[in-house]
Amino acid sequence: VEVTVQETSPFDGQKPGTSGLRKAVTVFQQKHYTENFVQCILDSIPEEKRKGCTLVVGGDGRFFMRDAIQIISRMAAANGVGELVIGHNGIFSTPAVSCIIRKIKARGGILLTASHNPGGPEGDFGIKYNTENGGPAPEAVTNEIFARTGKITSYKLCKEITVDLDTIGSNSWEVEGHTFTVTVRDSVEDYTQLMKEIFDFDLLKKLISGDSDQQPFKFVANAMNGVTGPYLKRILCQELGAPDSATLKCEPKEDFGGDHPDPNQTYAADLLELLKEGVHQIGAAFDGDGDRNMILGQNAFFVTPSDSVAVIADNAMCIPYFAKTGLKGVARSMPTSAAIDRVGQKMRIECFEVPTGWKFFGNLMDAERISLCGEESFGTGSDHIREKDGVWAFLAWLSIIVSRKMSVQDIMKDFWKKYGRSFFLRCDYENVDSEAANKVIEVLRKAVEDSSLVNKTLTGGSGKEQKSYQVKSTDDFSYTDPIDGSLTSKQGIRVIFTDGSRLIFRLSGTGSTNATIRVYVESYEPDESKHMQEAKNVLKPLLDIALDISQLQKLTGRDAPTVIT
Ligand code: VG1
Ligand code: CO
Repeated sequence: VEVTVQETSPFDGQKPGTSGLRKAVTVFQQKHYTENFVQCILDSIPEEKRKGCTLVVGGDGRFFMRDAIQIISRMAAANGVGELVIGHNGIFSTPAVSCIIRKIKARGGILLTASHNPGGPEGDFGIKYNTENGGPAPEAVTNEIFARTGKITSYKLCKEITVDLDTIGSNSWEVEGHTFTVTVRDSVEDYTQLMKEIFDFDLLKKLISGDSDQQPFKFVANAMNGVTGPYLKRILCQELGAPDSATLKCEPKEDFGGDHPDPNQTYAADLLELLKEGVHQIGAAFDGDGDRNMILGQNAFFVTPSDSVAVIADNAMCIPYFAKTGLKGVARSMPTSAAIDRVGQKMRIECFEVPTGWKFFGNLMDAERISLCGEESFGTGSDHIREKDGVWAFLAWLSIIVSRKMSVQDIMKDFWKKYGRSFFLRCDYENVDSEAANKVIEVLRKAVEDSSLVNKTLTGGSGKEQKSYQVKSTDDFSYTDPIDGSLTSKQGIRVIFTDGSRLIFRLSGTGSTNATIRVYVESYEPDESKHMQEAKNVLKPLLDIALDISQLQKLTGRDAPTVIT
């Protein structure tokens, strides 16, 4: 087949955010828009490495994914790529892509997802590039891709190539002197095999069939119409013998059934209601592309993601993978609560604090400095791959439950008793006017620059709930990667109080329109008798302080957050 060179010109704003380029579907549908970005990804791979290389391609099944895969196939062929390994029907979860890149030693992968953002013709689409370690491209690469999008004048494609995504197997084309192959691969097989290596499936089978001491064990896993459906069916039902009724919303839908595929108490309210009935011992939900998870115990007992990763660290020896390798070190993103730090300190292992976004964990894992890490945004994962991994996190919890023979709530209470409890809340102000959002950050940045808050005593709450906190320090978080020395600055304003409580403010980097302000509130409670309080009540005074010092309500006109997680 022939290679065509198509002239084009740059589009503004093709800047990858926290996790790839995310925009409305209609933006990607513009003539040349998707092609430009794909060409810049391919150009970011040095020519000698690109020639004849293998790339993994797949996505969460959202609207426009199939079109994007055809575009990528035609362009990969024309740019000298040797093989594309594509998920059956285009389907690969984000963790599965990471798994396969590593397994077949591919050069990298292109992921078609906007994660937890709604999909469909009126929803969002996204493209993310992962490198050969299986993880999201580091900033140096995404910055280079962005720089190229501002200068692009043409792209290459093979117009005659059309890929059959619905049939497993290989097809080849001769493209001006080289062979281009497309291999459509089972979406779930490789990932399932990896999970079998990490967890004790025989033990989990016993838990699920009721042969363990915890009978009868009932759970429910909700795919939110996203990509995890086929993975849940294969692993939980086929491999572990759970009944069909244990999995919900497992058919990946182009528009996620009109829902917001984000596993939190707001968007997975149906799971919350179901767990409140008290019938199930554990419930889990996953996001569109399968890298996020929410864990609920019986009666909808909520496990914060910050606690979840800390509990997995504390109970790592219940998981055969960690029992074998040990926990090398742990890490969390900056806004995530310090619960895992306390586990790390007790174990005398290294504990890292990185900026928001999974790409910052990759170097630490590659250098074998950490084995386990997490983000407050429902992201939990380990060095078995280089993405956060929702289904893995659920299997980790099942492993802990069966080993410790305790309920989710008792595991949590026991953890708090041992380490104290970090109360944590995140308040999101979505779809705020960008200028107003920037103003809020400016106000805070100014307070950091002139140290005007330091040593001040700030008070929030009213009546009996009134509480004062003294500011210890303020900064705009910056991070120097301990492995490659790269510096990432302006990652969020931190206000740290003398008792260890924290307020953090940052703007989201995954939205597609306007701005989202995230306010993170955390406090620490060592006293066991206070551990069962509501986070909302405990953190009310701190939240008042946050709104006061940021002037958020005045500047944005918002009197309440859109979502609280
Ligand atoms: C959000 C989360 C961040 C997460 C990112 C990608 O980013 O806060 O922790 O890594 O989404 O998750 P931001 O910049 O909007 O705060 V996912 O599941 O979209 O790949
Ligand atoms: Co996701």
